[in-house]
Amino acid sequence: MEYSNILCEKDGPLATVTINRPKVLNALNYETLQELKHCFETIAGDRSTRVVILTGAGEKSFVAGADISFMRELNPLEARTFATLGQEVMNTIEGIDTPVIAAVNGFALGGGCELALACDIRIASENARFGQPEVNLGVVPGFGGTQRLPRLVGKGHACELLFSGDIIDAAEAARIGLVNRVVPQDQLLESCRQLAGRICLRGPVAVRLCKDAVNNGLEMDLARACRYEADLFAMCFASTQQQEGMSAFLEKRQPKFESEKD
Ligand code: DAK
Repeated sequence: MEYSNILCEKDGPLATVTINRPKVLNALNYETLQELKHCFETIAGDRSTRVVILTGAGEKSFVAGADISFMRELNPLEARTFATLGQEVMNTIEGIDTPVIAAVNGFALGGGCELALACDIRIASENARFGQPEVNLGVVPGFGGTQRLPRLVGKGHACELLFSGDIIDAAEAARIGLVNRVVPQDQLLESCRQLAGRICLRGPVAVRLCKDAVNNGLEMDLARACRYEADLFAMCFASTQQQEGMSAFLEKRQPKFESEKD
């Protein structure tokens, strides 16, 4: 598939996906969502990609939400199709076993905030702004925001953002746990790359299973989730990487993980 609204660049084990509609602050229309879905499904089938960074083009915006000019004309059935596609994108990003880091470089509003919420880790630049302003437009969030936001920041902070439509700055987002940390804008991508680089040094199977354990375990009660973790722990012993990791420790050397064979 040829992409007109996103860029997907590969640099060794790191893929960088950039939403590339800066004139409309990277708003998500139907085509952009289709391209994102295709791109992340392709990454899911590519074991050589070990980490993904998702960001927005330009210095002003990550994603300023779903494309309002596109949405205004939708009938109820089209709105449902649009919301379903958006949710599929979020579920794909959350569901692929490759870690995804959101590099939030400006506005992350509405569907843009929801896109960041679907990622595993969020790093924000100092100029980033977050909010779910859908109530200003007379709609509820449609890409999972009412569900992922309270799971991440707790019900109280989520309800305040959802009911008020308030926009918060990066420092407040960090305070309530919406982002992992805030860095100067000119260091955002480099910070994300450094984190990605550290993840790439770890056992790839173990990293993938950690994402699986966190995301699936959160949907279970603690006892079941811990049993699930034990099953995933056992699965690591089917990989040569467990032997390599433990041998390297005992031999006082750095491990060399080969991803291709697992
Ligand atoms: N959609 C389309 N165009 C947008 C946009 C958006 N979300 N955000 C900005 N733009 C466009 C502006 O129209 C403007 O275009 P031109 O006028 O130059 O042609 C250009 O980007 C630059 O924006 P501004 O001139 O407004 O820039 P400012 O710096 O003055 O303001 C802003 C930046 C981010 C504060 C402002 O643009 C803004 O408030 N944008 C809208 C933010 C917003 O409300 N986002 C949430 C969108 S609602 C559902 C499915 C999905 C959803 C809900 C339900 N179902 C089907 C149930 C999701 C909803 C949303 O995400």
